[in-house]
Amino acid sequence: MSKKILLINPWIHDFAAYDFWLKPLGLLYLGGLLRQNNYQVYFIDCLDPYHPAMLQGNRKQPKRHSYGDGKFFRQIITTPGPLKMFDRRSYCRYGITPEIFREELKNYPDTDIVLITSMMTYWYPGVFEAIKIIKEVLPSVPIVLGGKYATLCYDHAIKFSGVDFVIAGAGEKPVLQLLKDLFREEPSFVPDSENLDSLPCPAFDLIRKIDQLPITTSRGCPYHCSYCASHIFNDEFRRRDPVKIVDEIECWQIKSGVINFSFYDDALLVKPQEMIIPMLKELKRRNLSCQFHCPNGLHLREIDKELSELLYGSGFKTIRFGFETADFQRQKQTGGKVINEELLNGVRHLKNAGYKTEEIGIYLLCGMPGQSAAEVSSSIDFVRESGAKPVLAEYSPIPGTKMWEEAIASSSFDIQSEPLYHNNTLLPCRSNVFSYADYTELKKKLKNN
Ligand code: B12
Ligand code: SF4
Repeated sequence: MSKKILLINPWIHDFAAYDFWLKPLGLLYLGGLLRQNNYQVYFIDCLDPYHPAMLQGNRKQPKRHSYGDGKFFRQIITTPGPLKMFDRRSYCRYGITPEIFREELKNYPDTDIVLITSMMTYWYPGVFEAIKIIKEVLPSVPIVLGGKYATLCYDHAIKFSGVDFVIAGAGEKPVLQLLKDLFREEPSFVPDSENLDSLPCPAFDLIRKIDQLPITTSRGCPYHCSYCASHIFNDEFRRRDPVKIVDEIECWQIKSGVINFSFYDDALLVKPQEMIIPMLKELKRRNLSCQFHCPNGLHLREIDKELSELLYGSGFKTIRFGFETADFQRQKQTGGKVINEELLNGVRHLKNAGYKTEEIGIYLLCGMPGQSAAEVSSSIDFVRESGAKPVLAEYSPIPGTKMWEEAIASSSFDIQSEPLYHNNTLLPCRSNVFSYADYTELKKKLKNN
């Protein structure tokens, strides 16, 4: 087989975007699988913060940090109609310019098929802009869209994206099937969907400059929180072999000198004896020195003395925990993943292990349907008193979640037909008990101290 497949990571269009260890992991997993099936795989990353053509002229390199996070290139663009009433910030395209994207596309005139990914539902305008340009430069090449937006807003994507195929959910099997149908070639390698270790490594070597790499030790989550879409992507919680994960880390450290790794798991710490403890012990045995970052919330309930010391000693530099609220009723109603006592215990162990207050980030969801500013404010106080750092995470309503109907009923925006209104920056479910002014006050409260 020698068909040529072009992978595209499209732009982000938003009021703000920061590269919190953000990489198109799902798309690069597909890239690895397609290469294993002898396809020729190429990649254009619209978000590439190191694209050399962007540095010609007087544009500056966006500021990047030693942990692998940092700023993207950006250009201010017109705010889309539905968001015009939100005039607090300018709307931007994050990533390379459309001209550079066009030039990149011209390097692949004999592409057989394009696979484009999508992240947040409300980032779809960046996806659509990329699709429009691909259609202009490569008019006869079929385009397949998948990822978060394609899954959560499938009907919207079918109706408005302009692609030839939209695939919802995990892409491995459907993509192989589609290629088989289109090109009439049997795949030589089909992974076992029950065994995550049967998936080939993501095609990380396609990234121009690897300043950090994302890792997942699992897919799915054993919890079912009412605001979360995890179960829509993976209905079961499946894990890899911890030793295979250490092999992957070691391989990238040796091959490309990578030190920084970010975990994209939904439930990295759950049942620590099955995953995190053996994995970190194996890393230590092999004498690998890494820096780990967990921008996605970890589970506080699992934190004890042993685990805190292991995390600290293994180079877990960025740790964030999903606590969401100190209100017991809401903790229970939304899924019961944590209670206040577990936060207090967890923070105590983390501090004893060596973490400082500002290093222990505790996510607090704000702006959930019916949630008052007073609840968020007392949750901030509770986290502070525990000795950790509160981090506000504005609620983004997600189709298909248990909270979705409540979100529709409580939002003054038409979140059902316009995914732009899922944008957390808007506080889509703000109300008379949680207004934008309340939010600004809470942000001020976080800054003082
Ligand atoms: C890691 C992560 C982050 C990271 C990195 C972002 C990223 N790369 O997505 C960070 C920490 C930055 C982040 C931030 C936020 N996130 Co987040 N994040 C995730 C998480 C946990 C994993 C994503 C991932 O890469 N998974 C692993 C890969 C392997 O899976 P995948 O991407 O789905 O890929 C598969 C399929 O989608 C498909 N596929 C993918 N691409 C393609 C392409 C084609 C052609 C095909 C056919 C198939 C296909 O095949 C792949 C392999 O099976 C998801 C939850 C989840 N379980 O997915 C939430 C999730 C995407 N985040 C979510 C939210 C709410 C947020 C925040 C708004 C939280 C907040 N309130 O602050 C912020 C937004 C920040 C911002 N504005 O910048 C929501 C989505 C919200 C939305 N409206 O779209 C999710 C779904 C979690 C949830 N709560 O339910 N997030
Ligand atoms: S919020 Fe966290 S614990 Fe709850 S279902 Fe989602 S990933 Fe799992």
